[in-house]
Amino acid sequence: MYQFLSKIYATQFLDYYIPHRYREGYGVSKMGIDFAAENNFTLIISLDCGIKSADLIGYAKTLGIDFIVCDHHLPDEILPDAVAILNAKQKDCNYPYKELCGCGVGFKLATALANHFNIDEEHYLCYLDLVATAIAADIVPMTGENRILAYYGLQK
Ligand SMILES: [Mn+2]
Repeated sequence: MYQFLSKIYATQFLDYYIPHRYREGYGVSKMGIDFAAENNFTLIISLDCGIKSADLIGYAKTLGIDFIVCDHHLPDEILPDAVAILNAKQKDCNYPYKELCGCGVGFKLATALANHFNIDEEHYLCYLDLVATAIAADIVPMTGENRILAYYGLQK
């Protein structure tokens, strides 16, 4: 996502943060939010997590940081106060395919951004191999869109 977003935004305004699974646990981490705040970031895009992080996303908001959540985990009753939530498993979501992996949701965001900013499809299709890897690693059903993405990802 970082490399893709660098097609749209100058890299001095972009960074990525991968929480350390053992030191910070799964998902959105307070250390990651604090890192963003200390470095004057105002938007975090979470991938494969965030839908269950209402408290942390609320904390980020107090620091002036917005969230876009890209997730595929089952939402709780209380949704995080994010500027956007991309998760087909939301009750009122009419997106027809419900089984994308977290990376697949992020790929959809990249696709939409590319369309919006008139970026050639080669700049996101080049990551289909990673999407295919994520479909296998995230243990989602090999059906529908996952099957199509994996098919083209494996060709790549
Ligand atoms: Mn996942």
